[in-house]
Amino acid sequence: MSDVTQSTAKKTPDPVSRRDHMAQITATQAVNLIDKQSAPMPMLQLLNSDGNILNKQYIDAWDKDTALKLFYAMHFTRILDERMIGAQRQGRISFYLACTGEEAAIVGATAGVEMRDMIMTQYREQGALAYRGYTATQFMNQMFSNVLDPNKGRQMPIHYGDKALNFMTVSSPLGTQIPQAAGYAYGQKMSGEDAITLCFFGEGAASEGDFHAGLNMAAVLECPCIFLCRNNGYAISTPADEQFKGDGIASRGIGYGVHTIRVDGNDALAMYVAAKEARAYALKHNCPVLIEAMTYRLAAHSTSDDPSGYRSRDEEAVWREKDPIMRMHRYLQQVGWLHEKALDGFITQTRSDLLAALKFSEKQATAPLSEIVTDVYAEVEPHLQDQLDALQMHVNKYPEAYPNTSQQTAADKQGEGVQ
Ligand SMILES: Cc1ncc(C[n+]2csc(CCOP(=O)(O)OP(=O)(O)O)c2C)c(N)n1
Ligand SMILES: [Mg+2]
Repeated sequence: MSDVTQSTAKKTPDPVSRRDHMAQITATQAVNLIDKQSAPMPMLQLLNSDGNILNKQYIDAWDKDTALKLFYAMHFTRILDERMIGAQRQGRISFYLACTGEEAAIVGATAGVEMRDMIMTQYREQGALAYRGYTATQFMNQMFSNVLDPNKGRQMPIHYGDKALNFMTVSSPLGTQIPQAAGYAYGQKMSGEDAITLCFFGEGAASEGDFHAGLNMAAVLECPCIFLCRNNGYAISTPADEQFKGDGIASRGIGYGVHTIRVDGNDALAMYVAAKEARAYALKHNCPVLIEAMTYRLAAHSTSDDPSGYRSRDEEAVWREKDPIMRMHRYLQQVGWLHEKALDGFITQTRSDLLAALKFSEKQATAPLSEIVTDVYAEVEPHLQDQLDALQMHVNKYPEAYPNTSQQTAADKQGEGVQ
């Protein structure tokens, strides 16, 4: 019997003590309606806007290499966003989702966990992959849905996944990854792995039933999992204050018996420290931790969205001043770790690498049509084979409508005047 099973067995409660928690509840004779003001949730902040450390205890929280790796991954992600929004506007890819403004929340937390930890994401967390070493070409192959894309082009752009980097493939339906993360972390515990699951989602996704099921399951089954909510203020055009009335998402963790911390999501150091400590706690105590990262989606929701219809430029300007990359930049200057020339070189090199990767990936052929029905069942089911045969006949009849590369598709669209 493994240690884990033993500890689970030991904990089987005596039926008489099942309601022991009742002893903790005090009786009152006053009608007291408790609201969110009774237990305000503070926010961990370790860097001020000038990049100064606010708590000297954390001066040595990370070393220079980690801080610079994190900073460069934030820059890589920002440049990737700019490049891909441009590519979508040029008709080269169909869709993109930027994480601009949320780099510290995503990359900071990723740096705070270990490579052996599983990461499950929503769709805006390309910074986690960038930190783990996903290359420009890997990003492009996924977004151009070509034969080199591990998804074989069967997903929309931004549905990344990479087994070698312990990064679970993105699912389109909101909240999918939350109960999956609880289950994955349960498996990690049962097999005695020294690893946790880090699960990202947005504050809008926290309105899905899967959020509640996932947190409750993880709490009850004692799963070593970090649930990381990026509270970026919006779910497409719905502002957070029209999404819920409670004190953000953090207050819900406590309701499920999950240790919870709210963090300034634009502060990379605070995110790093919170994730690192949450990881240690989750592993030591076999339990989930909820982190609510308070941040702002500076970008449009996606390339299909125009935020000018639902928020003001003034509001955006306030948050642009709180840019997490700027704050980290100032911190690195303060501690003397930043070499501006090296940074300029990195930015130039990244732009050129991304452009070269884009030009390479858009010329690659699409995956063979026959593979559209493989990889799900051991053998292709007859109804799927019938559908594939019909599709193949259709494509054979109208080959000009089905070019073999993304580049050709984009060129055809431009020829038709469709952007
Ligand atoms: C089950 C489900 N319902 C609706 C959608 C459409 N949808 C895609 S993203 C999104 C908003 C999500 O907002 P949030 O979770 O805050 O994440 P953010 O985009 O802000 O990062 C919605 C409603 C979906 N993908 N899945
Ligand atoms: Mg959101």
